[in-house]
Amino acid sequence: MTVQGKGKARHLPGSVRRTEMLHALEKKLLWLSSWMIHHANHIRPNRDGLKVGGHQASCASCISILTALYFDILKSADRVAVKPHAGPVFHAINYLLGRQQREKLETLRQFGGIQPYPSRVKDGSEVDFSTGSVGLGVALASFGSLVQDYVHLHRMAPEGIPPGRHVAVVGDAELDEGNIYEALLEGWKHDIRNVWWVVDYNRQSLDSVVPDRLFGRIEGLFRDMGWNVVTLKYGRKLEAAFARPDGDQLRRWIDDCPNSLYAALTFQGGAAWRAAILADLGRVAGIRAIIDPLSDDELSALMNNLGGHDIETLTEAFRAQDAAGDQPTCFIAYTIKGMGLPFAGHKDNHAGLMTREQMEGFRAAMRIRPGHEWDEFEGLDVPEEELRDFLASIDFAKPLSPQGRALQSPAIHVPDRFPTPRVPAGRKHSTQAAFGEILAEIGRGQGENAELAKRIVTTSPDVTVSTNLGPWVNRRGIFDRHKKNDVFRDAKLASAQRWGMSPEGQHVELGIAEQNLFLLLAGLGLADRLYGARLLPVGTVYDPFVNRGLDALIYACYQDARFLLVSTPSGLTLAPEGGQHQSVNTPLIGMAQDRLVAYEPAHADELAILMRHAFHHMQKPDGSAVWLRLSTRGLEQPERNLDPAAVIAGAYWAVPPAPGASFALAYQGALAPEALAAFDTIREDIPEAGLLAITSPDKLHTDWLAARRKARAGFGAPSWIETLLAPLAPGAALVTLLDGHPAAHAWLGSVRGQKVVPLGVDRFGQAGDIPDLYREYGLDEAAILDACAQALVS
Ligand SMILES: Cc1ncc(C[n+]2csc(CCOP(=O)(O)OP(=O)(O)O)c2C)c(N)n1
Ligand SMILES: [Mg+2]
Repeated sequence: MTVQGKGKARHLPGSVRRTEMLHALEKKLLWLSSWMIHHANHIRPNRDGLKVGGHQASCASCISILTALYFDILKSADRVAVKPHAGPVFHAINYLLGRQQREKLETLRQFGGIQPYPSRVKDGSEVDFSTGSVGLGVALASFGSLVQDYVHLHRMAPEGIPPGRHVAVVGDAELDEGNIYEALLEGWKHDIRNVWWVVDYNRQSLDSVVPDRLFGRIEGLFRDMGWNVVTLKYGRKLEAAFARPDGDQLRRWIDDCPNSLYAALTFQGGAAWRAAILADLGRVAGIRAIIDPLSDDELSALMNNLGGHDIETLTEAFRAQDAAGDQPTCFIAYTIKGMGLPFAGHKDNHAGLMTREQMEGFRAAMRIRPGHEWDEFEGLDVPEEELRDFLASIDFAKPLSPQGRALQSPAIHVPDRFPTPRVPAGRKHSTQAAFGEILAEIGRGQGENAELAKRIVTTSPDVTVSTNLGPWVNRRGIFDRHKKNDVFRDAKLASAQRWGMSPEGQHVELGIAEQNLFLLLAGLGLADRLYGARLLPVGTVYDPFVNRGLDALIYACYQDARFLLVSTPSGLTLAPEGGQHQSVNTPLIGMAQDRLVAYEPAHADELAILMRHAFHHMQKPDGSAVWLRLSTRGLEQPERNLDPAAVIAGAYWAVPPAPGASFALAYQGALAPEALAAFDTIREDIPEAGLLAITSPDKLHTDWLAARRKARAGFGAPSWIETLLAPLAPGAALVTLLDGHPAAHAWLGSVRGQKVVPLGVDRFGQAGDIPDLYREYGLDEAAILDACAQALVS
């Protein structure tokens, strides 16, 4: 190939020239990411005096890894989780690929601008997986591959979208997060394929240098989980030095060098390296022959030539693994935090920023003229034209679909009504049992439910049977990449569960790790946008253990994943299970969590309405995930015709108050019988009283806040709760009931200035039966009547 370099025609083999271009791109990414952060901190006006921040050292650490991946290895169907603090590098890559605007680069960390950490929702669809809370993006890359397998094995993938590899670029400190190991174990169980985790092994976290012996352990863990481990410790220059006479002693010296000393010497530079090496190996002739001819800068460059900074070492290793098959692989790429920047290796560099002076020195070294800081090809040795052609030719530059990386999948038809399970007169029924029955009925896949049934995927962390998913699973089977028979069934041993597994199955069984549940729901709930196949995920978990996976739940919502979460049983209705199983705070989480609408029905007819709504709402562009908090407490089921809109809006009058009524009782969920009993007594004294059934304090509160905001802007209608409470007298009293924290209802008094006595649970629960616990926590009929008296008198 003939190319123009520095004005001279040069003849180079294609691979060498390719490497030169990758080097040029590395340089550009290092400059752009550093400048983007510098610009945000030092160039853009600062109005509040707060440090803007950014992570120049974290970016520098993984420049070569990201260059090798994006510009040489990745294909457009691959999906990537980039470590959070390398966000600016990621945006610089997209800028060079013409997928990010130049003006946007100036908005890092600004309102409406580029987010500090890649965000699907806020930065756009070039981001495959949001990252930020360390460890979660890494694990989601694995669960994403499982979801992609699911989509392809169910033949739901759109034509022309091949399966891709899932790649996570991982900060080494992310491997301290426990959820990583939960995900590894679960991934092993599901035999995940085609996943790479590339660890940016700079041996530094936020506070410090990580212990030396750690990685030996971690490597072993990966291998135990069926992963291949490829360690990229040294680059080519160092390998060449090791190959020289006595070079093995240099290798041993570096291998034995503690992480913190290595980091300190890196920061100090060539003279310090020389002194340290000569102190130990100064009498070894071969070592002198290697280092004596080198200048300090050259020696520093040699000692910094780690595998994770050597583009050829990286691309070679990635290619070899690509050719080797689909075994999950962890690359441990040795790097230096801040490589190429003045604070390289310094243990305090995590949030370090180059000073203006340092930036000027860096600018000179990068040959960037003032006013040309954002130019794509400024200061590079490779001619612009050639780099442009190269960028246009790489695999990753090919559009994944005409719409780009965000795929689409049409909405699935949801029948207008889900049937309410029939309960013989005099029998009681719980919302949890009804949930199982409704889902099992859909699972028959008949008539209007045919397509809906195909798209539902259920999952549960070892509580499938105890959350009543069993009948659905019996109908639809368990998903596994490999067919596995149900041994009990084959042996004709009686069991209510049929646990045969196959690629056609529609339930993904997880071990007890709630973070994994929410990460899988995140992956399933993004399947329409990531894999072009709309799935309708349903995850079940015991309500108290939502807390156990909460960060992953928030993470799923942050990415706008769409799913139905069913948490059951909940609250004191887990009476015999004791305090750790009796959830208290979950209604408040439901209220506070964005992009998740939380409901708690009391009766099966409400549940049928809400399940139907959930499948519809999770598919709407402006919809969200949905959460149903259910119970195993059997209640008598009223014969009635409910208004679905009111149930969905969050509340309805079970007994409407007379206009001007001075009192109303409100209840939520399984406390309905206590509310009804107390209400009958109250009506003897206050016949005009009303009984309010609350299905969602979250929905009521959200709509009320929105209406208040609109009212301030001078327009808008009253919210649903304002409308509902309007018939009551202005000073009316309201007693509210909930098997959860009473703050979920306490705000109702602010809606129209009425008095509220909120009843609920604000202490740890304990073992007991329902009568004892309701008495202890002030939720039985007597306590309700006391509260009513207080509300009316005070
Ligand atoms: C769950 C969570 N805890 C704490 C933080 C704050 N934090 C941000 S980065 C970081 C250390 C990252 O170190 P590493 O993963 O090694 O990244 P790198 O060295 O490449 O910057 C910490 C503790 C976070 N983002 N998420
Ligand atoms: Mg690190």
